[in-house]
Amino acid sequence: MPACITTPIYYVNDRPHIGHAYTTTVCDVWARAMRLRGEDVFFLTGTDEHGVKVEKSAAAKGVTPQALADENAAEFRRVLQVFGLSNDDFIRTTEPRHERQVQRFVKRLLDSGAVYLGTFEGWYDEGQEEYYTETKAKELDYKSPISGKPLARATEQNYYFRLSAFQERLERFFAEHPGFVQPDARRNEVLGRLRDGLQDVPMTRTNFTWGIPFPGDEKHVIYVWIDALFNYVTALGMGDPDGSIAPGLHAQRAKYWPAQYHVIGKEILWFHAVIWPALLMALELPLPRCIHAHSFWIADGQKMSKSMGNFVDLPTIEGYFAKYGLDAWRWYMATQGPLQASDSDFRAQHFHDTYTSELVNVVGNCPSRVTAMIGKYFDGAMPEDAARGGEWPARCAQAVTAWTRAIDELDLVAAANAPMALLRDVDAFINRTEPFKVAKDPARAGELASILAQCAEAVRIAGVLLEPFLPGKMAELDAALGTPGGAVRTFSARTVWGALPPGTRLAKCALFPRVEAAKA
Ligand code: ME8
Repeated sequence: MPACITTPIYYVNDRPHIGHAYTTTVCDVWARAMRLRGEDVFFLTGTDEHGVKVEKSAAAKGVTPQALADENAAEFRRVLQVFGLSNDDFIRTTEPRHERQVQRFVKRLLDSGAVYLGTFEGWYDEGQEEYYTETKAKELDYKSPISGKPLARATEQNYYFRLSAFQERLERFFAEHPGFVQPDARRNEVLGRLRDGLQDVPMTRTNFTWGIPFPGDEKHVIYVWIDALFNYVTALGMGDPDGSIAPGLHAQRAKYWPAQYHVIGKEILWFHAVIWPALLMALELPLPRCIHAHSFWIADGQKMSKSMGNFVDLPTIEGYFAKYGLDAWRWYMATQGPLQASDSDFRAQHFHDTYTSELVNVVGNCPSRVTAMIGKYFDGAMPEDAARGGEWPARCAQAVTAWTRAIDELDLVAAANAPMALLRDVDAFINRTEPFKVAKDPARAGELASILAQCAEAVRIAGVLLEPFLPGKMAELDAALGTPGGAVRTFSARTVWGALPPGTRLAKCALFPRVEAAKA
């Protein structure tokens, strides 16, 4: 079945940093894992380019908002390339294909009665461009939960989305789809806030102009959040079934909707878990299957901020690439990151220790031991295993099943652990069977062949499962294990026991060099 995964679209008034790199890497690992399984995946990311924040940043720099957007969108694109991320499209909200579809969607909402012109008064968080109810504002002590700045009392005549009309349908939807918001802690927050009751939300602005004009009343621009949420469907041509805006888009991509995962940070959950589903309900479009709201990277125990100088920005990340390699960075993001309900602390020492204990000592060392012994005792040729794998075929099948289930649930830690545990078992098997001692007794040559063939085969299968995390290094391992290149290799063919024929030439491999300890 076709599957789609999305990142948030990132604001162009900021430079790319660890947060953006993180969410995009999580999606990339999932997309690669699904493609490895032979699934048809669409991986979407992009930039959010309208709104007062971009307008103000541009004014402060003395450039037009479009010029600022062009410059920073190009930077986000460049970063995707540097990181080797495998997105299928990069959508920008200033592109005509997006703007025109958004106008169509909004017109449909207006025609259906889900949107009306009204006057609104509320507490406004300028940084977040979000309104709060009196109850919520009071709870927040009338301060922005993000920036800490005071909320402003604001009145506006605007077009409103009748969110309140969707209260019951949303409650029913949540009850019927317990996995819709992940992790559970986040789902509970949404349910709690939903119980407070929904209010209609303004969906236009008149106090600035950098946005998509509201169809039929152009002194209003469409609120940046409404504009932005629609990226998930405009990229797939869902607002353009006849292909008159972007020929071919809908025909090729409509099959990817609804998205399997919208992966986001927890600060933007309300928009994704409540407003977005209500908009889709109003448009009679299917709802995404899961909103996964991860937590935050913090640094050295504190919230990252530019003013405190602990922000893990792009130059810092590139420093890690230079020292440890790109795959090591991906590994740390995917296995130590805040995918679940708690924040993750980014520490140079922890990065280093994870690299050494997992990548050097296990993922690097285990294949290196196995290929070195096959080099030494069998002249680099895959030995013949008369015992046909012994316990190993079942052990490997179990790892493949655990990995597959974990990928289905976007549980990257469990997915990484399945092949890691396999490699650790191979190490333990080597320590127990002591092939280096067996090798000294010519009468035990058959036993030696079985041990090493079994190790090589298990290492190969673990390598396949590690590929989405460590694509560069696992391609090296694949090559070292002499796996036939060029052939069409399905996931089941690659993970089945015995795919490495006896006699295959295996090369020694050193995947992760030891690196000097990080400086404090
Ligand atoms: O909110 N740790 O864009 P944005 C982990 N344009 N992830 C982090 C992070 C951190 N410390 N900081 C940021 C927007 N992120 C809107 C989204 S979607 C229709 C519109 C990640 O540039 C995380 O995914 O502020 C978060 O949700 C996103 O960056 C916010 O990016």
